[in-house]
Amino acid sequence: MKKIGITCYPSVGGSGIIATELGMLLAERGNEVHFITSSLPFRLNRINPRIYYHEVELSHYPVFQYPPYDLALAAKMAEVISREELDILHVHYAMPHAVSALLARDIADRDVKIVTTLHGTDITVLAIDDIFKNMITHAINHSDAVTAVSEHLKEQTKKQLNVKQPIHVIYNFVNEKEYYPKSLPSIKEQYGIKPSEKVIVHISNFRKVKRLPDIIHTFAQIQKRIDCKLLLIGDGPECSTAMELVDELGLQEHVLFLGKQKNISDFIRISDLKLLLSEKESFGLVLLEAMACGVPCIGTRIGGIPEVIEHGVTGYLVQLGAVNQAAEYAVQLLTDENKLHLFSEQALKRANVKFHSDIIVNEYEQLYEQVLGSHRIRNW
Ligand code: GMT
Repeated sequence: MKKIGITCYPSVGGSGIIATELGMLLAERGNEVHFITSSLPFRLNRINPRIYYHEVELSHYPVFQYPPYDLALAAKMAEVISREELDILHVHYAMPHAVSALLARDIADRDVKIVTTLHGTDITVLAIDDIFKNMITHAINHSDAVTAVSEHLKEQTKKQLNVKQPIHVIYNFVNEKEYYPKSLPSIKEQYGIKPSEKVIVHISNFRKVKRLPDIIHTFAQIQKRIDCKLLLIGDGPECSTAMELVDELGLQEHVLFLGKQKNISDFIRISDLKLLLSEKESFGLVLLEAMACGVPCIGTRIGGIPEVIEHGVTGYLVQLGAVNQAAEYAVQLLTDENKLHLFSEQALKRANVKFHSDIIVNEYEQLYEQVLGSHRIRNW
């Protein structure tokens, strides 16, 4: 049994989901898990006496124009490391979590091991900013172990930063008890979707990198050729632009803006195809969620997406912006029931074989063993 601290962004987002699901599975395996976050992680939905939650308290002293969250986090981490005698502090997303963890380790009165998991934009967006680059590099180089969620992210990190230590690729996973295939015709009915209509789904935080216009233009072409609906799940800065485009293309009756939803798996289950046409994506957890429900995906050939979608087997890969090609593949798949069924089975199999939570949690546990057996030489 190990005592493991976990820090992540507790709100909606793939890195928070992975961190929380990992914590719950580690606790089920007998470890003691301490979440150290700004609020209760939204996915922390299972009771376990070995799970603890420590909220980071912000000080609103008048001298602070901005309360220093990163320092408050470091102080809370140090307190938990010492009081709970943590063996490992596993931080998800380098900024600011890995940086705060280093400070906490210096303050704490025991030698906790820091494991940092890179998730994507901590490297591809924040670490290209000169203000943060050296700090993120420092946090990576002074962690006891570093993981990345795809080979692509690992390579990009090595190319971009002066990384002096190995980066282990540990893929993302889903909770198979929540994401599995199930027929839910009543949900289609509730949303006014005819049984014969095909359903295409896109789920994201509606930021520019997700290329919502490409999703809508692709759908517009598919919709000309087959009877179908598009479910847009999520919210974010590009939402109103997406709505305007839907109006402009006269697709109001065919596109359902569902906003943020809790039971994502149910919407995936009524879908026949998932679209993710992002310009940056280190992994694309939503693709794996779809595959685990037996839903094939079409994604862009960028970042870690080609490590998740097997082209021509579990879905298709297209170049960034290639909406005609994406629509062509979608029509091919949605008009051929045998092919759709085969791709669905193959997607499910890939999710369960390559990305099964048992395999991934084993990999994290093996890494913890490795760092606990090693002696860090402090070089600063
Ligand atoms: O920065 C983001 O897009 C959010 C971030 C997150 O916290 O969910 O997403 C990244 O991490 C996910 C979990 O590992 C990956 O599935 C996403 O692909 C990745 N996003 C990007 O690389 C844009």
